[in-house]
Amino acid sequence: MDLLQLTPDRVFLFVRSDLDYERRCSYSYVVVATDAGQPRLTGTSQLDVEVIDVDDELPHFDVPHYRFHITENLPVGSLVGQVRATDRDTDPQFRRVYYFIDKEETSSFLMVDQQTGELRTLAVLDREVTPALTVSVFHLTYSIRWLIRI
Ligand SMILES: [Ca+2]
Ligand SMILES: [Ca+2]
Repeated sequence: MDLLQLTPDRVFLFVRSDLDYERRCSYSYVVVATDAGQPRLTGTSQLDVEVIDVDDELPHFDVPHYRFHITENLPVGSLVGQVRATDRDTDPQFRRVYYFIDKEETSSFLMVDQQTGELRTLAVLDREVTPALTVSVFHLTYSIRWLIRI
């Protein structure tokens, strides 16, 4: 038993290594008590420990760098590409991901759908004026930057 430790007189349980809900969410043991008689008499009890999930996993983008190309003069709202990040947490609330773009760079040209990660144009792009855009997309705890050539 490498997770829990019992002291001789009382039953105190100590965690001896880090617990990770995503790796293992429950532990079960049989606790044995013996007396000092001859022969020794014993009693047993089942011990179950359930680990409670917390938001400890960071979202990770599927690739570290996206590169998209889009033709100039397309109508506003044209799809440029889609980014996707996943989060290993088990609780749906803890693994929900939202996407944001650094507004300083691209607010007049591009937008990202907070739910889907789809990137769409906010203006008609002109390659002679704007040959490339570098975009930073964030979710709540992580960011990624990519280059879009027009
Ligand atoms: Ca998370
Ligand atoms: Ca977790």
